Amino acid sequence: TKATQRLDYAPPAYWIDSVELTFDLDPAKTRVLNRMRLRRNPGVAPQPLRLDGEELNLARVMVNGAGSSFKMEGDKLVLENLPEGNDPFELEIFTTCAPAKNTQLSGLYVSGDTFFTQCEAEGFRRITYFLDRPDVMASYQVLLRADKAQYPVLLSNGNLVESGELDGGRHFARWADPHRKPSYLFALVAGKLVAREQQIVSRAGKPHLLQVWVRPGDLGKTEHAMNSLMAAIAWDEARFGLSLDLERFMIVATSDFNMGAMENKGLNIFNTKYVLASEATATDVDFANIESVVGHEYFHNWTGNRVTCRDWFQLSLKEGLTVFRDQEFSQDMAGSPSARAVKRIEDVRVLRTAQFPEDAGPMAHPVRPDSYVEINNFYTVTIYEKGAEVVRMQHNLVGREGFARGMKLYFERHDGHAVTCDDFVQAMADANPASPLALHLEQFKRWYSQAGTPHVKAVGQYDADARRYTLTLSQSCAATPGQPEKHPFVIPVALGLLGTDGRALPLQLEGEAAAGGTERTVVLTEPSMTLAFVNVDSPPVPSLLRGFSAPVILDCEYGDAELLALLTHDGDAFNRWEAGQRLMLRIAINAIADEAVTTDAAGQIHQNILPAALAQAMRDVLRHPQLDAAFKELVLTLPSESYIAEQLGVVDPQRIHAVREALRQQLAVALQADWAWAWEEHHAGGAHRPDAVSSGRRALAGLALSMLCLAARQSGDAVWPGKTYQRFKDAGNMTDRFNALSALVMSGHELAAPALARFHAMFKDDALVLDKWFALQAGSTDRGGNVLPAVKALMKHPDFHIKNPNRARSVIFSYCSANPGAFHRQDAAGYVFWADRVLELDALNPQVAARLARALDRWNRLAEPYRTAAREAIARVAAKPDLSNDVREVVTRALA
Ligand code: BAL
Ligand code: ZN
Repeated sequence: TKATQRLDYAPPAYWIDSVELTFDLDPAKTRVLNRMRLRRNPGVAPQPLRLDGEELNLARVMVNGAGSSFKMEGDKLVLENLPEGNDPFELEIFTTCAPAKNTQLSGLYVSGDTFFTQCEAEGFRRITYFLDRPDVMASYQVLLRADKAQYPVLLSNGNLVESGELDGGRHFARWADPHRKPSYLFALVAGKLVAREQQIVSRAGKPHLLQVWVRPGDLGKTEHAMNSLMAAIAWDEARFGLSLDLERFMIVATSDFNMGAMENKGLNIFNTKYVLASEATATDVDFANIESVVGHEYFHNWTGNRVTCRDWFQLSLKEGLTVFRDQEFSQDMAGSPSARAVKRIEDVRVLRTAQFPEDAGPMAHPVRPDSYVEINNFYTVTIYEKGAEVVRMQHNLVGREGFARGMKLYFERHDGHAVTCDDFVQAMADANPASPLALHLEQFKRWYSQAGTPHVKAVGQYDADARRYTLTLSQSCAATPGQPEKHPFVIPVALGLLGTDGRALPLQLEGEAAAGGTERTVVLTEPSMTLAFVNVDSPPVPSLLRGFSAPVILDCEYGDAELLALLTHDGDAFNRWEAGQRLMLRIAINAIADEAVTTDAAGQIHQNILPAALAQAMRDVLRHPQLDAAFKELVLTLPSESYIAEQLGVVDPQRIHAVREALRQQLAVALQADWAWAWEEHHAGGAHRPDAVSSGRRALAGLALSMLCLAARQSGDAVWPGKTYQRFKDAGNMTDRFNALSALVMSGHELAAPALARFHAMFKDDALVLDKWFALQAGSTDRGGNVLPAVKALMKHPDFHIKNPNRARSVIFSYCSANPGAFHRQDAAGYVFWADRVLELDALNPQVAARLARALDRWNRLAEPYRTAAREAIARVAAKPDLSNDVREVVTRALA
């Protein structure tokens, strides 16, 4: 298949003004009557109408009430003899499709006994022939007809205008969407569902009906989603003046879903994972994710739906912006400055462990890509998370008020239209003409056009005689596929200086009359710049890129003492955490390279590699009287194996695993008394509340327990594993229960087996909890290659269903994509397993298969024997002749 190129964009030759869809819903054969009103686009040379379609059975085509000739060009339906002139005409198309056979979960499909749709990006063409592109916006009326007993609830976008009975036990519902929309925002749902309802009056004084639709047994788990929705509505009004534009706003949950959730106009469809929560079944992380995803989809109603994308190359226009908005929402909901910093650290951790590798690998692409074979492959961390960082930089360059002005202008200019990333930045700059963004606008746009993570190198020099500190910042960016040369970016660097005693120094640049403040943001636009700070009494420690002010890799040759000073004193919580991570990363990288550090036959390291000073620094953080528990938990968690891998030129995953496990083990033993203290101080809780403070306490108690079980592993002591098992049994909420279970499983204790059995028996009817049970085992710490056989056994478990994406992810992805120490095996069995699963999934669900295919993105940097074996596995997948475009694109790029 040919790649689609961004620069080939051309406006549509026809507009579709209105659509009337009639569905006779039947799992085996659903009939779809599509009546459209179209007209030629006068700005485009006359040409045949080419409609997109996929896996449809075409029965009839009528133009202005009369049968019409047509032809097929591949999947496209082509009409050549259309009425001349620019008058509107009617086009009626009658097709059928087979929802029960739709395992791709794109278009119209059946999950359980319920019909759902997923149309983004190109699923609508699997429902009917259409101009399935986001710049064609139409008014929709939808008539749903179905058996009433089987499908008592019939939902679509907009407002319910009519419903009633039909012959033969059937019924109907007619929906009208008051807003024009692109086809990717179409949705329908039909089945046995119940709703939690809430009437609200918005700030703007308008009444709205909110509904969260779920299967009947799940109603008790919808309160948090509804609360999150109400909070999101209030937040968007308060922060951006954006009100709900619908009388009715619905969320529906399904257990079979490719993505997290989907922002269909007025009828959001969600993966159950991001809706259902009770304290007995959902962890604090689940609660936080639900708040954030409910917010995200709601915020799309403006950023995505009211203003949408001209073409799919502009995907980050809505996704980067909406992720930025959901991140800000979560921070505002978290409350305290410290809780905000925790959220920021978590977001950056995702960026650095998932997006940085993408940006350095074969799938690297700009935030606004230039070409794609399969658009579904571009719902990436680059489009989403890096896109959000690019919006965040704009926010920081124009300020909070300026950003609100920019948003206002963006909606004034583009409401109701399909636009581009350039249009967004232009509005931000025009609303803030004196800002550094406006000043460097064209250069700033390189963040959208150039792939790759820039490096910023910082070199400081102190001149005691002149009481002067010079700091040179220089930027560079490595080549990425198709982009050999990079031009300088606009990089905002928030910084401060710490004195010898840890105090924040007043900042005075050469040429300034007086010192001003202890923090400022400098904007690096050239390849290199030098800042000269004056009146500096002693060699300072620079605190750079505060709050992670730009998505770059900061190279700064800090000494251990400097990092310790930052860890202890930095006023910026992000950099405080960062200093701790750098210290631990340094120890890990040195041990990995040190040939004197050896492993035994079981792959374990027995030498001490944790320096006493680092252990003491970690102890100081753990025991700190003022720091929040959530922050401590982040500092005391070692950088992940994949993050460590990203720092190395050649990656030996087993070596990384051995070193990180040794560090964890030694941190567990060295701080044993402190972990016991942390457990005692933090484990008790009253009634469960998922707020930032109490979830932070649970997180730290959980980490303490896992460390105490690790320490017990070494000493053979039975007390802490016993306590952990007791905690597992007695826990009053899922967070505590799961943390205890996880501590037993991850430390490889013999109590893990009975605990796992008990857990399964308790939750055998709760699919989301079973996903956790599967994922924990597939993601478990590898000891002598024991995880792969366990994963294979899990796939034979009666509760394993590969067609269900959540379950496939919980076993296969948890192993291949999230457990490097177990996946990268000397005998290549992990890669063989991976290739088999990619092929198996590709026949069912190409989107899910292509995600899994990305687990070996970074094969090229693996040490031998992994590298050759990984390449062979990828080549075996690529050799299959009838691969989907999705998987074909990923493996082709990997081998390029
Ligand atoms: N638009 C796809 C799902 C999401 O990003 O909300
Ligand atoms: Zn989104």
